[in-house]
Amino acid sequence: MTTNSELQIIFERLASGIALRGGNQFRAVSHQRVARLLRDMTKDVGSIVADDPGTAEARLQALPGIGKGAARRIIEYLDTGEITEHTELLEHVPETVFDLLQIPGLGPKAVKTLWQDLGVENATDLRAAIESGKVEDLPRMGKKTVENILKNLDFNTKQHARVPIGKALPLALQIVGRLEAADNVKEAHYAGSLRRGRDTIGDLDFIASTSKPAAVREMFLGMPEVKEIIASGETKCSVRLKQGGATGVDIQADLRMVPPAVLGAAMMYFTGSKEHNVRLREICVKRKWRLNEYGLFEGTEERPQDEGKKPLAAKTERQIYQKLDLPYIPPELREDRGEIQSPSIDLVEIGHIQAELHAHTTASDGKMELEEIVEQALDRGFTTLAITDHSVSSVLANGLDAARLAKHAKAIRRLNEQLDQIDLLAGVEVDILVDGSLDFEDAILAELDWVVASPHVSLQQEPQEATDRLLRAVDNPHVHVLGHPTGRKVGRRAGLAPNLDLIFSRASANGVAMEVNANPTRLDLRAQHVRSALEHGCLIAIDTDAHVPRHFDYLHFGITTARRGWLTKDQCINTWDRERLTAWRSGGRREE
Ligand code: DGT
Ligand code: CA
Ligand code: CA
Ligand code: ZN
Repeated sequence: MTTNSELQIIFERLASGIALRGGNQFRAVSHQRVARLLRDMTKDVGSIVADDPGTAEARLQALPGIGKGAARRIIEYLDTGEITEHTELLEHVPETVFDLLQIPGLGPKAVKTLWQDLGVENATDLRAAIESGKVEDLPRMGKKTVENILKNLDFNTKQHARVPIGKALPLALQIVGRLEAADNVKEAHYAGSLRRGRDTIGDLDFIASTSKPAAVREMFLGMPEVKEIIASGETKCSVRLKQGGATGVDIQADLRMVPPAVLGAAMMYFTGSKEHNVRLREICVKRKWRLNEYGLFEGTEERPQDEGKKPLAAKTERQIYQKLDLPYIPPELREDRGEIQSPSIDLVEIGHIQAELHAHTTASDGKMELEEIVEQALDRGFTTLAITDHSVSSVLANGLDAARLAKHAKAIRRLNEQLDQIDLLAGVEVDILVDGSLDFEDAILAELDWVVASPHVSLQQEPQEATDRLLRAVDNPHVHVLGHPTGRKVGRRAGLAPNLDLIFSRASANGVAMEVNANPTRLDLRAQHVRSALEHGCLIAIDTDAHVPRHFDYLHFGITTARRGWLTKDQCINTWDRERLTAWRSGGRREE
């Protein structure tokens, strides 16, 4: 966890603490503002201070939303690793009570009542209180609310042990960096579900090639991220990592140290999946070979230890696949979903992308001015950029009404005329209302170059209602893309559960592309959905939904998810050049 996100959590807690214990409501709002600023900041707050500690307080205060108090607290945290006020707060409010606030449907008022009147301190208590019927009887609760809370609680408990990829990857890269920098390490990589690109990660798996495992082990066990040592052996060890100072689930990390000559075999074994490895071993058995973390060997009988024996292949994964007469299978595909039987496919890659088709500016809730967002797209060599700010119903996101939209579109088109290298599309992210109607009239949508239609509210609809809702949106002739179709949040919110087969086949017939929203908190469509969308003949848009510059860097999360869904270059509209995109969007999308 970065310093910014650690501090973000602390300021959120200070704000919630006021709601939970009483106190000045204005201060709560100002803590929230600081938390939001920290969330959106592209620069590490630690580096702002480190640049020149003498003037740090003044420079922090120059940031919008940071007053004297907040600046002092931030500096205190950077100096001491804690904020006194927060430490005191935790003496009065158990950490797990703050976690309850993360459950959709539970606001600070409700949590306060549950905690103070019913003694509910954590998810287990909450479940028991609900089952006893006590929660239903509280003011402002009622049967329906309690049912929703229970649903969300089930979802969170099932997911809670797994860490979202958006949190796991930065941490893993930091540790790979430490391993790579260590004296005795030749190569270091992460493996496991993270390398396969799953949207949540059970634990982190690292592999380091080295001829001096003892020295590497000492380095690993001594890393500042380590909270607790779970196991320490000659060639492997396990630790629990702290997820930063403030909170979050702890992540376990396993490290295997292997000789350089067998790195490929170890990578293959520990990348998994287990099911993929089982298939590979079946192929081996037919040839009277065996495959394990030390390599591919002749003979099927189990040996206690293949370490040090001469393998048929072991150094690289490619060599092993080749020896088995298989093409190189990218990690994202290694799930035993037919990847071994099928010929190699031309999976989409990040280098193929030349269009961002869903992005926000300061016209709604984005932080980039038009010129700034264009610069971001040009920096990445993109040839098309669709500006899609929110529509009027998204009040919290400062959604545009018809008049503001028209003015914005005009500004976009004016700027577009001055730009040669890129097509700027005047678009909108139009809300799909609860009944599937769109937030703007057809006549307004018809004026635009690009329409992304997305659900933002009523995400707990019954499946049948959700299906009807999304079908209606997909039937609108002006819609180009169905944005984050289910509205799920990774590990947080299940989102809509419509009949996706119906939606995909209609989208395919209507020429509406389905989005993979690349924001790691969304990753919506999910990988398996992509696969089935493709089976129905859909096109896919991989969009970052950028609100700030760094969101453009989320693209790789979307690519990984799409690759796990077997997306090829040609089926991804973001890989198309401007001529092809123009031809598609301005006609010829639908089957005759
Ligand atoms: P996770 O951590 O739950 O997100 O999922 P993975 O896939 O990272 O699973 P993990 O950490 O238990 O193990 C990492 C890889 O090691 C796994 O994908 C395949 C390999 N592996 C682990 N246990 C076994 C096993 O019993 N048999 C085989 N063939 N491979 C295993
Ligand atoms: Ca793992
Ligand atoms: Ca593991
Ligand atoms: Zn958006």
